[in-house]
Amino acid sequence: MFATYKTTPHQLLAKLPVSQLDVDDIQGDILIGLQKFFEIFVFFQINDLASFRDVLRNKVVSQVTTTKQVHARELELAEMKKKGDNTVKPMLGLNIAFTNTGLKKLQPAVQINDASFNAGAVSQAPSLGDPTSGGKLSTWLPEYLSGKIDGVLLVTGSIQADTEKHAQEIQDFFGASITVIRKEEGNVRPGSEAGHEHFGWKDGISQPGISPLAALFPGQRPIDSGAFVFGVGTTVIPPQPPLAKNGSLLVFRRLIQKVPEFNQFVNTQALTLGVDPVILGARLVGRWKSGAPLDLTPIQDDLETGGNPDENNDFDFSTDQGERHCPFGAHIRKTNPRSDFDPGSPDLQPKVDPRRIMRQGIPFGPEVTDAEQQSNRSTEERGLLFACYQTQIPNQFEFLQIKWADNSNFISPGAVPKTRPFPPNATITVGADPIIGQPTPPPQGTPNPQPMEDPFPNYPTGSTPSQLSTLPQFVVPTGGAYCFSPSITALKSLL
Ligand code: N7H
Repeated sequence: MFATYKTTPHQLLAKLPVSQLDVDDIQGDILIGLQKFFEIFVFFQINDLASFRDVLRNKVVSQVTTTKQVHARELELAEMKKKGDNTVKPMLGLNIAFTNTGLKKLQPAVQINDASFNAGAVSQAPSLGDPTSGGKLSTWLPEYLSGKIDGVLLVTGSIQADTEKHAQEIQDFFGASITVIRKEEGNVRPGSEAGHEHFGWKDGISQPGISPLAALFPGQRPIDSGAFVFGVGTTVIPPQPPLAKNGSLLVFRRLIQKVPEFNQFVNTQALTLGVDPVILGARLVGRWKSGAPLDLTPIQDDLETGGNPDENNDFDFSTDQGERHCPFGAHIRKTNPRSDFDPGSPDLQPKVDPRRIMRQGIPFGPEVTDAEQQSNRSTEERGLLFACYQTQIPNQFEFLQIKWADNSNFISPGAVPKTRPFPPNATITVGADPIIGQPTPPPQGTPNPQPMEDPFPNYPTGSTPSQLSTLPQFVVPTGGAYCFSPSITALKSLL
């Protein structure tokens, strides 16, 4: 049980823009996010199509949580917060999504126009850099490789027992019409770590501004809702079948985080570089653990800035083209380079904005034990149940992972090469994203050509070029699924 609710990183408008977005029809996790302290992902196979349809129609569709409902709950929580009311309400939520194989069972004639969704997560994973051996994904769990996943139920809530009961109820409704292939249970971390992922950083800060559902926090760029929901807004995407309208594509990735190993790496590398491990950690992520961005506060953490949504996203790297504040390779600069493509230009429309994703993940697994911390070795599995929504997987999630995170020649082929002021005009090879990058390993016996640049801060006028030449992977993908999250109308017509 937790004392306070995690709030959405959106400044929601009280009045819903019903003329522009059919908030009754769009599932609630896509734009705003289901309220969640606990989240159970139930991956299932459809065994008996007729009874599956029957249950969906008669018992489940009416329970699917819509954008309108999560919006109302957010307003209610904001009101409670204002009054200092910490009552924990169950806030049960349910969303449902289908893989391409599931969709084909339900509607053989319908094809979503997205090559990656159609190929499926297993086929796409090697191109993301997921480790393989003998042509097979070597770190994925067998259930995710089984080819049996037709869909997923996302069940959320504030109280663990209620959330588990709700998931079981829905599962019982379906009975023998489905087989559960795999269940994942995520939870917000306890106590003061609530809202922080397992390496310790505050998460859920920077989301695209959802025009027209929310007002913008300073620094938040408005992104057309058509980047996340089919058939709305102005985003130009490949033509989709009518059934896709008000739906979205969900990328799910089960990512293990090797926390004690990461901490040990940061400590030993900091010693070698002669820098405080806290600063080195911040340089890898681009934010301090509090959430304060290095671009605004490059030499020390600032808890006030980190916790204040009016301040913690109000930057664009435009005054930091020599990466003195924040390395180009830092996780948040890799995955949202803001003005790095066009320094000084307010119009990032063609280069960065269309790549944005709506992240709705949750941590999983226990806290690090003393024994694990002392031995610098993980013996339990923990990490992030990463989930994000978009309307074009190849141009959004996969682009971020492959073209930016994995690519040490970031920023991207054809972009203006970045230079450091020391030695004068030195070209920067940025390196892979130290958190999620999966660069192609160098041929055996050759030095790693993809070091991370400037983990050592040179603020404000230092001139110590530095590199992290070995960068083991502390985030390991162990499964995933690409799913279509249909509208309520489509859910009814899929029947
Ligand atoms: Fe990342 N981390 O703890 O280091 N991420 N992420 N991420 N991430 C962000 O701004 C983390 C992953 C993005 O707009 C923060 O909300 C970890 C994947 C994007 O400034 C932190 C894992 C992908 C942003 C982390 C992980 C992304 C972002 C800062 C895996 C997509 C927004 C908090 C275990 C391919 C960037 C915040 C912006 C922020 C971490 C995964 C993308 C702390 C540990 C797979 C777009």
